[in-house]
Amino acid sequence: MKKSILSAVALLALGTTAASAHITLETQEAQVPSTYKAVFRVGHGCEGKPTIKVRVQIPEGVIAVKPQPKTGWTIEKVKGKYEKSYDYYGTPTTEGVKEIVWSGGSLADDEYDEFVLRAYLTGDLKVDTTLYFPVVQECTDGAAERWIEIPAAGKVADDYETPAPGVKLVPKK
Ligand SMILES: [Cu+2]
Repeated sequence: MKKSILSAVALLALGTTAASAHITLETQEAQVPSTYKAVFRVGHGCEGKPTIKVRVQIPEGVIAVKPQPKTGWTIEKVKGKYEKSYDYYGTPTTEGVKEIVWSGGSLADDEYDEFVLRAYLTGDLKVDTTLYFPVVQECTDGAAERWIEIPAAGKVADDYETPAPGVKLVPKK
């Protein structure tokens, strides 16, 4: 989203935060280890242009990824090797889906949609940190929004123009 005086005024008037308009995760806290349903909320297109592709990068330590089929969209599962072997309910797991690409559909800038996947957050992930899923949103005419900024220590997503969607990891209860 391009910052403009108009949008800044509009945001103030609505009393919303910028985060509500980007690509964000619906559930912003998850226990580790556990199965997590990631719902990516697409709040707008690329400066008015419709979204035609959504690419989600799976961070290391997240395995057994399964995207939810979506009417009107084709799903590509890009597989590869993990950096190490992860325990998946007793089964050593060394490779799997590392990127999911939804394409073939069209989501207008003035419409809202969600892209869903389910995954296992391994016990190798650190609690009390935020896990980020970098997302690239592609639109018509070659336009794109790259939601790949990962906040530095002491900063939050709102400090960035195009933050990656994140989920806070907490200990298993
Ligand atoms: Cu936005």
